[in-house]
Amino acid sequence: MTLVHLSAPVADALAKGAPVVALESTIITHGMPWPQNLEMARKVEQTIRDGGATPATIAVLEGKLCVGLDAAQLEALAQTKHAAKLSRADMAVCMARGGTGATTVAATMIAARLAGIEVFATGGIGGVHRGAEESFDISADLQELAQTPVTVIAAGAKAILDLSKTMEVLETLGVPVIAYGQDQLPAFWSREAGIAAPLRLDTARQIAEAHRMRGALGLPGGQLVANPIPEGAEIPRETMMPIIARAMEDANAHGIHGKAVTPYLLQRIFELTEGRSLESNIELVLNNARLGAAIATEMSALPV
Ligand code: PSU
Ligand code: MN
Repeated sequence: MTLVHLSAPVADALAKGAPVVALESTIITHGMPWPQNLEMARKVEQTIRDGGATPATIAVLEGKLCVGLDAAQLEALAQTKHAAKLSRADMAVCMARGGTGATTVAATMIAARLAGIEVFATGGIGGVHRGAEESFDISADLQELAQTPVTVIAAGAKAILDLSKTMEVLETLGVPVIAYGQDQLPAFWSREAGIAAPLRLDTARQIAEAHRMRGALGLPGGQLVANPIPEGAEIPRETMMPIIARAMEDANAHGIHGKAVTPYLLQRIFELTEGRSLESNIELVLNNARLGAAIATEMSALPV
């Protein structure tokens, strides 16, 4: 049984040991509205190609775990209204039943590892939600970073989360959180979270070497690279704070919980910022794709 279905360009690149960057699909189906989601997905792939690497967007299509989508598959997925949101817990059921679903950070890491891809670029990871002491809502992305050896480039955890608690959990799980080129953690739409980053590295080469060192030490799990949004694209923290608070009130008032929380908040913040949050979101993903391509390129030049 073929478990992982590689696209031809991804299979070629992997066979040659050329750099490949994994991409998730939940950001396409649940993170952004049509048609900007498709535009974003295409631009991210092109950015990775421009950076000298091969993009591998990952999704489950009719039961097949696809690593690398062709243009038609990407477009169809971006328009699918009924795609499931797949994390570690649900991907096997979806595949066994022949279903279609988009992979979250956790599920994308699992697929990337199976395919032999070590670098993955996205927007923001899931984390500890505000009020988690009541709701227990902690994303499976954190556990995945602790056990699956993929370096994930994100713009920090989404600011809708409780960043301090997210950092505490990552520390407990032994996940290195590396700010890229600055001392502070970035906070997704904003460059600075007001929280010092546990680790800082300044070059793609250093990040690639640290990834390989973890492997050499036999440590399980990956690394989280927190890459600040480009200056021109950021929305300052003070601007976002009340908007996030409002979106969370609305989520509570509507009884939103579980898997629906993150997509609901992103959509509500999109409405409340009249689309500005989406523009920032797209810019930060592209920025992470650029860094991802650079890290993958460095890694492919290092001994395994
Ligand atoms: N970052 C974005 N948009 C998204 C997500 C992250 O900019 O849509 C998705 C990712 O797939 C991430 C998921 O894994 O949200 C986290 O969902 P949850 O909080 O339910 O674990
Ligand atoms: Mn959750």
